[in-house]
Amino acid sequence: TKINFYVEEYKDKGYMVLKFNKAPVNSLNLEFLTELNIQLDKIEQSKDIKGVILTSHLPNIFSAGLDILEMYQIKQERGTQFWTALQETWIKLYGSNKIFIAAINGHSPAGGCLLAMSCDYRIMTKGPYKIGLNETLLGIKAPFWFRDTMINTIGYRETEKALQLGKLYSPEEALAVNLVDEIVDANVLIQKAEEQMVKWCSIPTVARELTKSSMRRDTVSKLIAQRESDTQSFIEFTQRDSIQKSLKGYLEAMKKPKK
Ligand code: CO8
Repeated sequence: TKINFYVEEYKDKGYMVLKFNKAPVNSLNLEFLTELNIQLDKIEQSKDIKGVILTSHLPNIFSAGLDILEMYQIKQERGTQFWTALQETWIKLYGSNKIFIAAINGHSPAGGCLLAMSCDYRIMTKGPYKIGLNETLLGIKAPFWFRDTMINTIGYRETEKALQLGKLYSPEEALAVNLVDEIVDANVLIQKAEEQMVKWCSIPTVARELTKSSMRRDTVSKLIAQRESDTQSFIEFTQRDSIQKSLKGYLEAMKKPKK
């Protein structure tokens, strides 16, 4: 059977490492998100775990974002389940009381960037990798809660440019706009993430949790208040001929170099 995640728990230290392991690119499909949501629930309820380092077991890829096959030739029922699961993931992750540190060990476009931005601290490996919300390049408008998460991370003006251009940042560019907090060599990525985790874990828990939630509550509530209409607009939008054409072209372009 396929294992989508590896979990390393360090209960004595109070944190765990959660590694995505869905070859080839950790794309987010319904099954993967459902499993991730179960993990996130367990984490939230755990008394021993204060924080999680989120990373990928696959070299050079953090996550390629949403599985394009979940949007291509979309069916109402599956599409609804898929989008609901994605909303759930973001609500759980962005709204979590726990400490999340993203150790971004490779490419992190679109939904991958959303996952990373939903963490409390981001460390990215130096290298030929890109991170950002590139939705416009696929002919898609990033959902409002992707946008809001980015605004909360890098500010309004930078987000305005980044979203319209579908900008994918190099690690150095991402650092310059605070899309990531640190860039490091690959061999020290996890060590640096652990150092940060120890620092974040040393802060009085309740004060930190209340502070985190005061920063994020309004953004999360906004989606919770309109989950159904958000799902509806995902379905309607992705069913458009123009979007389907655009996704088809994108899928074909990804396959081309190998032929
Ligand atoms: N979904 C499905 N399959 C994918 C995806 C994906 N997101 N990304 C890559 N793949 C597949 C490729 O087609 C390829 O398949 P195959 O082996 O059958 O040819 C395989 O994974 C490996 O891909 P690459 O050869 O491209 O691997 P590389 O290591 O060279 O590159 C990258 C990795 C950089 C991640 C590259 O694959 C890439 O750029 N992928 C696309 C990433 C992307 O643009 N994702 C956007 C998804 S959209 C999203 O997340 C938010 C949308 C919000 C929707 C709102 C609607 C209203």
